[in-house]
Amino acid sequence: MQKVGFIFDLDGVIVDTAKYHYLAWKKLANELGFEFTKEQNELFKGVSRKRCLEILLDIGNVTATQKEFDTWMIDKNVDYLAYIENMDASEILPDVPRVLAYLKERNIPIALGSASKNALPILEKVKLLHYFDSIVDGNNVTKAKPDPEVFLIAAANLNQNPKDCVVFEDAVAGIQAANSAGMISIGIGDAKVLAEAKFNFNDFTEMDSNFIDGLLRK
Ligand code: B16
Ligand code: MG
Repeated sequence: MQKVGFIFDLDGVIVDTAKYHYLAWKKLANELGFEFTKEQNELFKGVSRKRCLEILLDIGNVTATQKEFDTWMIDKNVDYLAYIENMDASEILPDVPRVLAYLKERNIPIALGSASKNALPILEKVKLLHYFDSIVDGNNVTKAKPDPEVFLIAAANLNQNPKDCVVFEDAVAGIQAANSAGMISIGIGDAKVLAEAKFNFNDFTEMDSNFIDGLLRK
């Protein structure tokens, strides 16, 4: 039987780090003299750090010199790293370890496909790193989601054809990236927001082994 590669996004799929990204961006916005709401933070899901800062400055109507821009990128990340410093396995989203263990027991190749440059330390903190055969993150790509680059590199690292890969994503840009790569896209979160996904689940507790077996028989 042809093996199927499974690619997981990180933030919003494996762990709920969006709240820490939000706190760090909000701190920067407040220091620059404007508010940044949780609703506005939705725009930042799956989006690279650089693009997030561009959007944030647009929201605050702030213009920055290149030096200020670079400094604020660093400041935001220093604050984010402080927020995630004490993260542990209790912050893994529901039933993620069950699905990872189910795939691992069947020798299914597993990769991470994340926009984050902090993916590796987060997987180490929550003790899930050992499940992954390949980590592709913001340090390995030149083009951000919705470009399919991150998932195409992950498929190549797993020795899989893109059409034989499944992607779990919580961001619209991520679903679009998976679809452009010719992969099976599975939205984790609000089905209305992730309407372009081939399948949708609110979280992994809704995904039973019959569904996973169906993907494996593909
Ligand atoms: P960092 P994902 C993305 O991760 C986040 O959703 C997005 O909010 C964040 O700006 C981006 O990573 C970059 O993260 O600042 O840690 O490099 O959802 O693609 O796993
Ligand atoms: Mg995400």
